[in-house]
Amino acid sequence: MTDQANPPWAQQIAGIRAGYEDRVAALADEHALRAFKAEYLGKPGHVSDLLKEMTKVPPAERRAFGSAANELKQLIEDDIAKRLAALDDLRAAADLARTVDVTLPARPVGEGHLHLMTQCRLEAAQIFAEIGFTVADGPQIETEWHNFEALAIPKDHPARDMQDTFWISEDFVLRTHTSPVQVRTMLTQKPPIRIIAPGLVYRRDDDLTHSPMFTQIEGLAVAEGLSFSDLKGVLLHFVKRFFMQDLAIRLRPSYFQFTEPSAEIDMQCRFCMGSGCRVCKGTGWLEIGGSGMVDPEVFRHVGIDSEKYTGFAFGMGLERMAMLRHDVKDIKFYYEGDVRFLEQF
Ligand code: FA5
Repeated sequence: MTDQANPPWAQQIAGIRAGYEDRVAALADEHALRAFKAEYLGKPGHVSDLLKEMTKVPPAERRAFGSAANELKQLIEDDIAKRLAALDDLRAAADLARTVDVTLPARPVGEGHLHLMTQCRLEAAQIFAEIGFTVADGPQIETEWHNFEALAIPKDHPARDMQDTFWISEDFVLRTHTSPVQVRTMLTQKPPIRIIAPGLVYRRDDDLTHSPMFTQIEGLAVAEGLSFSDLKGVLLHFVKRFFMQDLAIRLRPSYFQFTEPSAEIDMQCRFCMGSGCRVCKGTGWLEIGGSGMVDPEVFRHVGIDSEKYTGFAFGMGLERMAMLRHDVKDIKFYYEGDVRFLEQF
């Protein structure tokens, strides 16, 4: 005999619910609540075991059984979720009470700063500004004409191999030096000209003192009556100010296609003051760049009268100079992005 109002499955559901309500109140942490939920709603679990009994329920009562079982499942789900949220609130309130001490000083936030090479570039521009040089700029992707041809380095000339070039196409290169900015400036400005052009240049070069990307500072002055001694005076001013030391320079005869005469710029070794050491390989001198008087051939390309005007130009490697100033052992350190290195400056 089954009780119509209270069939066995309904008693079973009521039993499961009473068991759940009896025990749940005692559970005080998240782990226990989740385990308890699995015990009821997991597979196997009290509720899923109950649903397996569906076949034993008379067909006429199955609908009522299904909805009562689902109601129980929902009730357990909602109840557990409510209890977990309440635990969360309690924990947050406890954290707040424990951790906020408004009298504590704020934690220091690490401050960034300019990259060493950017610092050096700005500093160099400042030093040259003191003697009347302004900053000029040019593109890093340069035409073959500005990078070579206008600087009297014709096609197929071996001098093009001296600067192992990254070619982009037959007509464009990654500029191998900042000297094309000389050309761009002379095409757009009339003498007197006094500019520097700091910027990145690129070559197929890679060792302790050579990087495929590096910074040059070009300098150019064009006016009536400029001579080699003006070049030397400007370079001496720069070296003394950049190294903050009373260092000598010497201009050693050399060859560049676009200057005549040409000279390497050597500065007195700041480690031994010229007596000879490991850094200067015993010579007492360190090479920092190239220079010379602008070749009349270059003036011809840019339409400046070489009978009336003379000019001098120079190009220095800024990473090398910063290596000497800050005792950096490997040029790669500049571009590896390692903050342990960068934050020292
Ligand atoms: C030139 O690039 C000439 N344009 C310089 C110049 C300008 C001469 C104006 C006359 C008039 P050079 O190839 O020697 O010259 O390079 C100049 C300096 O750049 C070198 O002395 C060196 O300090 C630096 N340098 C050259 N190659 C690299 C490299 N791969 N990595 C780092 N520095 C380099």
